[in-house]
Amino acid sequence: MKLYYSAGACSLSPHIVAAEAGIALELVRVNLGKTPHTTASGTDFSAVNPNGYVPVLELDDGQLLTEGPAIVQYLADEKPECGLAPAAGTLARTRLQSWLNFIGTELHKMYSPWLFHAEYGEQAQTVARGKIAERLGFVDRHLAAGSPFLMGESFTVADAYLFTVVSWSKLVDVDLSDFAALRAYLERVGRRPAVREAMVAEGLKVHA
Ligand SMILES: N[C@@H](CCC(=O)N[C@@H](CS)C(=O)NCC(=O)O)C(=O)O
Repeated sequence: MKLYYSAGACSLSPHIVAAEAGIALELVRVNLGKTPHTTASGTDFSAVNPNGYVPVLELDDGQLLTEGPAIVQYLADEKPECGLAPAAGTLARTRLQSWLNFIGTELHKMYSPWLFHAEYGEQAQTVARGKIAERLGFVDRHLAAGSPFLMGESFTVADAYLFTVVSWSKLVDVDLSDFAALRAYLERVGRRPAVREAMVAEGLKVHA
């Protein structure tokens, strides 16, 4: 399988999941810095994803899968024995999807594009930071209630996604100082060998 990614972008989430599941990926780097976006070999990325964004997973038969929350569930279901997602059709799976949707719509799409583009202006960014702080407060209280991971005792694909998105905080001045449980969680997830492996493969800095 091939993962179209950009270093440290939301595509890190499926990259982490594949590493956790022991699924080998061929990595294709996409340059998001210029329009139209191109792959490392110079081809037009819009031929792969007409929406122009990563992640895209290319299956071994050439089929393409887009949208991070769908991709991570596909990868988890390839290796159910790894416990990265509860079985499809269970209430637990719906709860996982609830977290994935929360991360995607309430966090990911508040950080990006709003905080990554100065042209949106200070007012829009202040509103986005306020919303993000509210949502992170909710996550912090959930984690402070005692579970090491979003779904309880075991790491799931939702943790790969949350870790990826909240790791952008420093880059875009989102203050995590009020969220001790969340900061401890980021440390805990960041120390996982598969998380480090994916980050190193993308050329990202990992915790010492
Ligand atoms: N709905 C998509 C959004 C993906 C997305 O926002 N990707 C960003 C990187 S984090 C991107 O590639 N942006 C470049 C662009 O939109 O041109 C998903 O959840 O997979």
